[in-house]
Amino acid sequence: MINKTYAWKRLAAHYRWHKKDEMKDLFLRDSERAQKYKVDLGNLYLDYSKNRINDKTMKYLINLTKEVKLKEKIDAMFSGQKINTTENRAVLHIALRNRTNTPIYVDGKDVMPEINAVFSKMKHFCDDVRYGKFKGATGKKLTTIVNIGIGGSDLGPFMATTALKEYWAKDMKCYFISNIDGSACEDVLSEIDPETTLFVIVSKTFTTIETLTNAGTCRKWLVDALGEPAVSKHFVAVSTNAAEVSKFGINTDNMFEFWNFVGGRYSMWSAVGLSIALMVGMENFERMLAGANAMDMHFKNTEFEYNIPVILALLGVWYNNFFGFKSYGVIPYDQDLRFLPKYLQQLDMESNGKSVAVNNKFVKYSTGAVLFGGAGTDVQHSFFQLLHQGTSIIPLDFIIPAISHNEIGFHHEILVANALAQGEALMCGKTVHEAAEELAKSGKTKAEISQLKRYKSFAGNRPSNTIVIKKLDPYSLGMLIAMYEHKVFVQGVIWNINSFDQMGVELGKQMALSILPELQGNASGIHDSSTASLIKLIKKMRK
Ligand code: G6Q
Repeated sequence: MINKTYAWKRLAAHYRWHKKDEMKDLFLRDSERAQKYKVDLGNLYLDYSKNRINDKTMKYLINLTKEVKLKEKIDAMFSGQKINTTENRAVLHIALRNRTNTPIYVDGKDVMPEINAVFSKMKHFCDDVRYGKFKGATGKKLTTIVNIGIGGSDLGPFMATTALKEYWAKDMKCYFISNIDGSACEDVLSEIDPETTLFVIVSKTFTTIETLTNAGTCRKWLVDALGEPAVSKHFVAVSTNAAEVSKFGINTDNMFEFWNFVGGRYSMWSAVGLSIALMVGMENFERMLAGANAMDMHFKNTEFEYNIPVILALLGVWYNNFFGFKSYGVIPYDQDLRFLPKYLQQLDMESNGKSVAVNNKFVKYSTGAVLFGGAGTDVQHSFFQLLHQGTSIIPLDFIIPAISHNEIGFHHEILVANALAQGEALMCGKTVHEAAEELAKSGKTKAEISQLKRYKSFAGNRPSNTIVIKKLDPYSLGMLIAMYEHKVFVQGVIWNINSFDQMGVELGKQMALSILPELQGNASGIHDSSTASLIKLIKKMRK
């Protein structure tokens, strides 16, 4: 277990010595600090100097990577070894962005030719829809894309299409239906025209209850409007299950395949990203793949000391396992990245929210942290109060594009000023004495100062990373997402857990299946008394 290693114990001792070090003092003592703790990849820049670290911290954290053989584990992932041990699968989202086509073998077979074949099929299809060659049943151009999927088959395409809104074809719009709540279907169907709508059903298994129920409702809506033969002109599928796809009435020529070596939450780079490609064009989709590939190469080939995903992962471990900070926030200062935290919640929490190690033993240290966030400056007016003055310390990632797609007046300068100010304020804080001085300058009486000075003080010493991208374009989006994927991977390696399964989502699904017939009819099941009386109450209310 990692917590028994020398590197871990060294870190624990180091933590005891340095836990009270003030970052603002560290800056005063070292004028080079900002230059020392940064990595510049041109399109993406990481400043990690506002963290509670010194040179030794980084050295000891890097020692941890040797202890867990991180280099070998990275090579194992990139070479197609079956590192998803509980499902006996390779983990090859990196193959989807392997722009040099170097062969990658799974069970002795190079996976690149099939990947390229699907991309080429996607390209033709996207061009045909975008240029009006693939038309709807009544001969109209398809200009509305509705993505039906959930979890990994929704969050990536949803986040990325929103992030790349500036690259959408001008005559097209898109919607996403994921939740089983009928309102999710209704909200979309009430706004769209069947004659110009293309439904993209995304489901690896094509058995997911939410997706299949939503797809069935949309299918009925379309058939009611345009008749049964219209289905093949208005529905396409992304799946691994050809039999179920064709049962649904979708021509398997219009099915886009992906593979078991691509996990759901790592799948937006595959045909699961079809809605992204339809909206922004395959060229832009490929630019996104190229950005991710640039991050893959950086991750695979760079010394850990200068390796962005590794540094971010180690800082996360430092806070989670030594300081005991059990959550972290991601705050993009970009309106179009507002769904990034939602996407990252699945990526991080479904990957690393585990308690059993790869050696089949329960872990004795904490693993995945709670991730939350939202777009700045909006969230400054909601949860930032707690970040500044609450009793929990929550490390943050600020994400800032230097250039906006909408440079209107001073909007962007104000936005960026706020992002930078938050990082500085969280770190520097304001002592009670400083608060008192400020109150005195503003003309408050002695009594007022003594009454207010503590409320107006800020503890400070609260850490953050700042990630600057030049502009939110497909390439930098690809880099950013791949950066977080690899960060999550590194933490999984350190915690010795399998980041690529998600067995924790199963129990609730199983129980829902047994409660469903009880809600629908007279079936009765065995439950705790709370659940039993809630079933009874809701049935009564629905009568
Ligand atoms: C992600 C998970 C999960 C999955 C959904 C949808 O890693 O595997 O979120 O993507 O449960 O599954 P289907 O694509 O099979 O419908």
